[in-house]
Amino acid sequence: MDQLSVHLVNPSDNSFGTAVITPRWLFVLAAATPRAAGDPILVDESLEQIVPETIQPGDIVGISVHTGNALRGYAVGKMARERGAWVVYGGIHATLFPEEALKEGQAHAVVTGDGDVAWGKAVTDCLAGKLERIYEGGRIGGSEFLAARWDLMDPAKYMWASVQTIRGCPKHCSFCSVWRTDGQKPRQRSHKRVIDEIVELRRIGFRFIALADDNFYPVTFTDLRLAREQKNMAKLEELEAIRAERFHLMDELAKLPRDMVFYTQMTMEAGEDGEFLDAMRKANIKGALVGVEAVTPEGLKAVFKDWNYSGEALARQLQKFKAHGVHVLGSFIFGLPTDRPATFDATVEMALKAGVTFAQFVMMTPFPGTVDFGRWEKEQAQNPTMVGDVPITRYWMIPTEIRPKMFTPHPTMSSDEIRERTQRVWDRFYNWGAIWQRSTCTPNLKSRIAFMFLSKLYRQMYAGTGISTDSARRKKSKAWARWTAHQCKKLFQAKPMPELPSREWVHELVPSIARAAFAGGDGVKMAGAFASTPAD
Ligand code: B12
Ligand code: SF4
Repeated sequence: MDQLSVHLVNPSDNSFGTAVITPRWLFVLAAATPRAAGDPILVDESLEQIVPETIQPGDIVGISVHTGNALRGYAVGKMARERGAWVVYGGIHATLFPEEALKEGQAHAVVTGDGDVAWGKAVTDCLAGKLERIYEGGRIGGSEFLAARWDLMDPAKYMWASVQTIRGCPKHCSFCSVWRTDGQKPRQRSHKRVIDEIVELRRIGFRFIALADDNFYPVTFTDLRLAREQKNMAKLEELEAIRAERFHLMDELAKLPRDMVFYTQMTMEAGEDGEFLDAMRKANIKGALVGVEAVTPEGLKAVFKDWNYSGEALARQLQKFKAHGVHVLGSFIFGLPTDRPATFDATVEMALKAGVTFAQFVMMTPFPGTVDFGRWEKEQAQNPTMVGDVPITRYWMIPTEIRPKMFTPHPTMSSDEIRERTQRVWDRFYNWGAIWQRSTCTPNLKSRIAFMFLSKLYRQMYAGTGISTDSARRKKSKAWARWTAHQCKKLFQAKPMPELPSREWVHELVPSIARAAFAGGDGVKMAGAFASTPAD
């Protein structure tokens, strides 16, 4: 009998030939695939669609679904099952709705939670002919997170690679499911594992890396102060250890080749922490997505984020990032119940005033697992709104051509009004004049032009294809994004550094001793090795 194959599929309706960021799960699950099953075949549909004929009877097909791509994922699963394969789902949406994946996606099995350990068990069981229905991956410890199989990636297809350093977030924003699925306790990977992966990526020509973390700044000054005031010494020690490991990681990132660029996401409280921002700059973490969400106190209250700043204080807080050399990608939400027509102009003016380098303006979406979703589902329970035969609270099951763009009614504005106003905000923030002005943050004319291209690409990929409704515009916009993405890929290509040495880590010691050992020993040696590599 021929050897069966394991396929891992990242579903997407939009294929651009080139993708911005690697879908990390694909390469982590490749690492979790037992050796007995051979190297898995990886299919990222954000590049190209899967070819059904590649799937043979008896193959195992693992599919990851988040809410936005669940319908496409289920179509791939059905196709694979029809071809006689074993179908297994995982990812955030399958974690929240395992029964849906079994029914609508015709799964044989679903892995909930982290797949690093559970996927291996599911494949082994499948090979032994005793696949179970549900595998509970739960929340594994940071030391169990697997390094990705970057050797299975085609570097020509991606602009940025993604490496995770921490999972979980202590906050509890009403529109976000991360704190519910990944938990509120931060789970950190050791900086050694993170650095080893990054060295491997730089060797194959990646110098742009997204740190795919829920919140890169998990311990704030307020957290430390509260623990001190409550005389909770155990908590204080735990928080200080998390913070110390963050600095440790940044110290080590700073020793990597100077042409590397990192980007992450975090809360704006880091604006108070000059020491942290300085360490980020030294570590070449050039930018961070910061969830601003709303510019008014009412808006922030509505999303349980009243610890965020508003008004003038918000502009000052965001400017602090820039003053410390960290660019901000401000993320704003429109469609909150407190929004009024004037909110749109006020928001874009604030984004311009605060000097954020990039911005995204997303429309309020009730993602499953969030407080907002729970509230909405309860409201809808008595008299559910239907689109065809699908209740609107299962909007991801509505075919994309007829899926409404907004799901929760706004008290004073129609969905069309919110959409049009949001589109105008994108247009204003990303008009040529505004981008040209922002491009002064780059060192020379060539970089300014690159910056302008990237800003337009960002706008097109995120606002153009996501918000525009009519298919003619979507098609044109996709073609434009495909062409621009291909051009932009060249901007991110770096000369591979196959000679880049691996770190020779000392054995696990008490952190402070390890720090001293690095400063006087291997750390200095490695820093010297990197310093002699050509920087861009
Ligand atoms: C980095 C990131 C991004 C990056 C990179 C995306 C990329 N190309 O990978 C960017 C910024 C581009 C992005 C964009 C968006 N994102 Co995002 N993103 C994340 C983030 C922070 C980390 C994802 C990651 O790489 N994790 C590391 C990998 C290893 O973990 P993982 O994906 O969870 O996979 C593990 C398990 O889930 C499981 N698993 C996953 N798949 C499978 C499959 C099988 C078969 C098995 C067995 C197991 C398994 O095993 C893996 C290893 O343990 C998550 C937050 C989160 N905690 O998930 C949000 C998150 C996934 N994003 C989210 C959203 C909403 C978006 C956007 C829609 C935002 C927007 N409004 O534009 C877009 C959509 C983009 C798209 N079309 O896919 C939501 C999804 C919510 C939902 N219910 O679907 C999340 C959960 C954040 C949130 N606030 O709620 N995102
Ligand atoms: S939105 Fe950001 S800060 Fe809020 S819970 Fe989610 S990850 Fe944490």
